[in-house]
Amino acid sequence: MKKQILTENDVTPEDVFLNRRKFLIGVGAVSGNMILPNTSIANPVIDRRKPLNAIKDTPNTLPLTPENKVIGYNNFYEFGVDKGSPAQYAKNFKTDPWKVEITGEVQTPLTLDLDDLYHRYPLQERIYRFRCVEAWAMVIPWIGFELKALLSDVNPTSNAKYVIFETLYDPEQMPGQKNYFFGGGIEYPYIEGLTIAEAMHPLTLLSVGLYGKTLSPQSGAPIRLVVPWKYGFKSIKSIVKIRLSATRPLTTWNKLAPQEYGFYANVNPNVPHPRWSQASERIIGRGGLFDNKRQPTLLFNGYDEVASLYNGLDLKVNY
Ligand SMILES: Nc1nc2c(c(=O)[nH]1)N[C@H]1C(S)=C(S)[C@@H](COP(=O)(O)O)O[C@H]1N2
Ligand SMILES: [Mo]
Repeated sequence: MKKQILTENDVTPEDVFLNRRKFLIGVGAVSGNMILPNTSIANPVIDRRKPLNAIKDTPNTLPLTPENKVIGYNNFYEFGVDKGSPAQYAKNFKTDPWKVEITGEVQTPLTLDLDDLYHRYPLQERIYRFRCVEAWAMVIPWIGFELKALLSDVNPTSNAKYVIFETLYDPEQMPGQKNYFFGGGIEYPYIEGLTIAEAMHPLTLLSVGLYGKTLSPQSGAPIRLVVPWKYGFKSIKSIVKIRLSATRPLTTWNKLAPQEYGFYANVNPNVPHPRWSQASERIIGRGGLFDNKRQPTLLFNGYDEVASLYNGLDLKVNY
């Protein structure tokens, strides 16, 4: 009989496809002085984070994932493919000074600095469910502002149909960009994209903090995207460029493994990942009795208010 309940070991992480491919094409020797990450959850360093004030406008009905799990169990392949690697290798990641450039199909291009990120828009705390394509889930109190507010400021032209995001490219600081194997075979910089309608939805946040403080480097400091109805890989970290475009971008995971990672990437229990089911999800670290508990996956991660964005679109074809 087929196992109904999956354990972590049954769920193949996002990089396995790549590792297999790398062996086939014969690349990926680890250089001699490369230190390999340990596989355990690293002890996160949190002392670089500063307190942030934010308006709390969501009543909290969901039990939060413990903070140490949220900042100690991460996907940030620029700092290694292991879940404990980012906490370890992003420790000294320099996020100050920082600039984010907003260009492309806009009437008024804009460059934001760190001060703008924290003060230009009123910061809000939003408690969102967060779901990785690897079938694990967390509940996180993000702090940030609506992407919509920023987009209104740059006055998109009528040609703007997509919003494209780019992560910092700095191989000196990001060991995964220096070493193909360590970085999971991704061609950097990491790129993501949304339709303009998705980007303008009030649920879509640019986040600058979590749990009352600025983001830790492993969470994508100083600024990352949060799109709660989509798989985690859409939520690109450490953004330096936002470009509005008439055409759809080829995004990082979509380019690497198109049959596994679609452009839309909406959480959809009815579309299994080719190598595992998406029907249920493992809740990360609530501890005690609830540890490793599974729950059924909800369409759009439970955010039904976004359904109208996809009217007339076949969500099995457009996965
Ligand atoms: N630049 C960049 N952004 C990224 C990734 C990455 O490897 N590089 N991983 C993505 C994936 S697969 C997930 S699940 C989320 C994880 O976010 P978290 O570490 O805050 O949980 O970040 C996303 N953003
Ligand atoms: Mo992910």
